[in-house]
Amino acid sequence: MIKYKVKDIKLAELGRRLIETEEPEMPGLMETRRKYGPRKPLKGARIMGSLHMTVETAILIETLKVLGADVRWASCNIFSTNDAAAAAIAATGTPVFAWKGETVEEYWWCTREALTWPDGQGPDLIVDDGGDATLFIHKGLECEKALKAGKANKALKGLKAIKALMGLGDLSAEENALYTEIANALKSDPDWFSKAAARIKGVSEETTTGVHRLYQLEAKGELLFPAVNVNDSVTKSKFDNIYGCRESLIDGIKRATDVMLAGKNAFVCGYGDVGKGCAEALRENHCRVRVSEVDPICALQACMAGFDVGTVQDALKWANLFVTTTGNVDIITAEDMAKMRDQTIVCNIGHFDDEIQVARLMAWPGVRRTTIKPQVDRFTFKDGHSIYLLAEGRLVNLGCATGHPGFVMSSSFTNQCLAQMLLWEGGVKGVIRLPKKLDEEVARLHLAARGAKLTRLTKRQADYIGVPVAGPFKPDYYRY
Ligand code: NAD
Ligand code: RBV
Repeated sequence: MIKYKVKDIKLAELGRRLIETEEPEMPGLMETRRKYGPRKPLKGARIMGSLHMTVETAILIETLKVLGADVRWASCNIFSTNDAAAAAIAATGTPVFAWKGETVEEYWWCTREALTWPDGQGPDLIVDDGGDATLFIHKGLECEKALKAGKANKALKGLKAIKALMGLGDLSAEENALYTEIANALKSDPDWFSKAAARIKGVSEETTTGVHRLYQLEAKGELLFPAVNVNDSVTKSKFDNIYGCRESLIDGIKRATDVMLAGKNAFVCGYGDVGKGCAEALRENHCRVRVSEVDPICALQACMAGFDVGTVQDALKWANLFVTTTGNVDIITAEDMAKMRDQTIVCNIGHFDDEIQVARLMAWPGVRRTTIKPQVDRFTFKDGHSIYLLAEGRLVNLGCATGHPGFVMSSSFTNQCLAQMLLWEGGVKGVIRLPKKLDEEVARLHLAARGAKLTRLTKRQADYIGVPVAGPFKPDYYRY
């Protein structure tokens, strides 16, 4: 069993300098270490993380270790690892399996390595981003049960048996890689997934798309362990998704293309939290901005913020830049790209790579791909027009830049630490959010760093508006 796999362990010193530079920008995590560290509330907990292996995540990992946890990590995206940060963590003896530019086969291998402790067993807790580690356990258990149901054609083994028994038809490269690793886990131990599922005390989920998957599993009665929805802490989705993307979208586009944004026509698909941050950032960079929405409330919000609302199809001959932010599929089709203006930049900041039809674009008749540099490709169509696709349609802020800045990730990751402590304590059932009191606490930890001074309610004021003097200050239905 190998201890870690990163691009180059010699990058560890650089990674350590980057970590040390970022720590003061993550006051929530540093305070979490001071406040809870001495008690070691995560002592004995084996925590597996499937979350972008960035500098900010390195500081989360080291916080979990200060809290007493035994940690193993993989990235949740093939392009998002900061190789220096990964090396710095591996050099401390924490197993990391992540590098920038993994293949999908390597990605699922890394996920399985991070899920497997030296004794062959799985984790107690998972920190997930997008739900891939959770998916691995759930799909794996289905496969284990199917194999045990004994209907297997004895001649079939491994992946072939799984495909036959699960009735899996043509698999995508990604699905094939996932089921290959499931087959490998079952080869090492035919009971691997039932043992792992029984051991896991819970998962804390970072992002909108992963949270959707959890609620779908819960609705079907298939969720195998409790979960904390970190994304819908106010101090996560109303900060990271909006203000994080407001900074890291532009960073990704600029590092990829060096293009002047001022005066360009930019189209943002989706005006949820991420879309709001992206649209605002593009406007601040002096683009003309239009957005699309399916939800009339979000569409009206966009109108009130001064954005035009229209459809992708009506904007094909208008936009110089498209950004997808919906967490949905088939938002920009290959047909759309075939009709775009010459030199249009197309990118996605949603969690997965299916918002833009990349596979269909690659297979489009007569299309020619030129790689300008890693994660930047030009596609030239038969009629001579070209488009630029960033990070192969995967999240551009982590594929072409380094993700959100530390300050906003501190908020997200302080929620992650609190969620992990809650799950390890036990008693969580189904999918829950953190109590508002903790949400307010996360915000409070970040105020001093920005020079903010809170006003204290008087008893008379608190009674008048019906809240405790020390909070929580809002009912659960308040929307911020
Ligand atoms: P959200 O639900 O707040 O917003 C998505 C919006 O897209 C919704 O308003 C929805 O109505 C709209 N939408 C759905 N289908 C559409 C369609 N066909 N056309 C136009 N609009 C459509 O979710 P969010 O929190 O904004 O997250 C969006 C995605 O970004 C998710 O995949 C999430 O996991 C991811 N995310 C990425 C980052 C990052 O750093 N890259 C950060 C946070 C979230
Ligand atoms: N995200 N992480 C970073 N710098 O580590 N940047 C963004 C980082 C997370 C963010 O919380 C979002 O919900 C998720 O990436 C999408 O995969």
